[in-house]
Amino acid sequence: MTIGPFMMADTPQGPGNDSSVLTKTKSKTQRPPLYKVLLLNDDYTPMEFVVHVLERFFGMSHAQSFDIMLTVHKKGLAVVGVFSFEVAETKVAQVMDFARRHQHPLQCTMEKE
Ligand code: TYC
Repeated sequence: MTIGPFMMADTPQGPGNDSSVLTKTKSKTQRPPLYKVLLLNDDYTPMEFVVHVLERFFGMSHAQSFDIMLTVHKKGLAVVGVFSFEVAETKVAQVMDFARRHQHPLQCTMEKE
């Protein structure tokens, strides 16, 4: 860039300040982290209650809920869904509150995927 008759000379035209040079900024799209919601087994929560929790808060069919409940019962825990941080946090709070209100020791937690 030369300094023509209509340009003031008070902006230094050094490297990085030349309007004739085009630069591209690579903006890598960042996906938000996902969180697994886990249901934990215990010896006291009734099986039907767990099935109801999975239907009510995770939108599963009765058959799917029964399968997942049995997996938790046999293996100790299962992932019941994968969500954004805020949604996972809400699901965990809803399950924990519902279990507490019914005086069952059912535990639900979340962990980063
Ligand atoms: N183990 C419980 C029982 O035998 C049933 C159960 C299943 C409890 C899944 C919690 O997350 C759970 N009544």
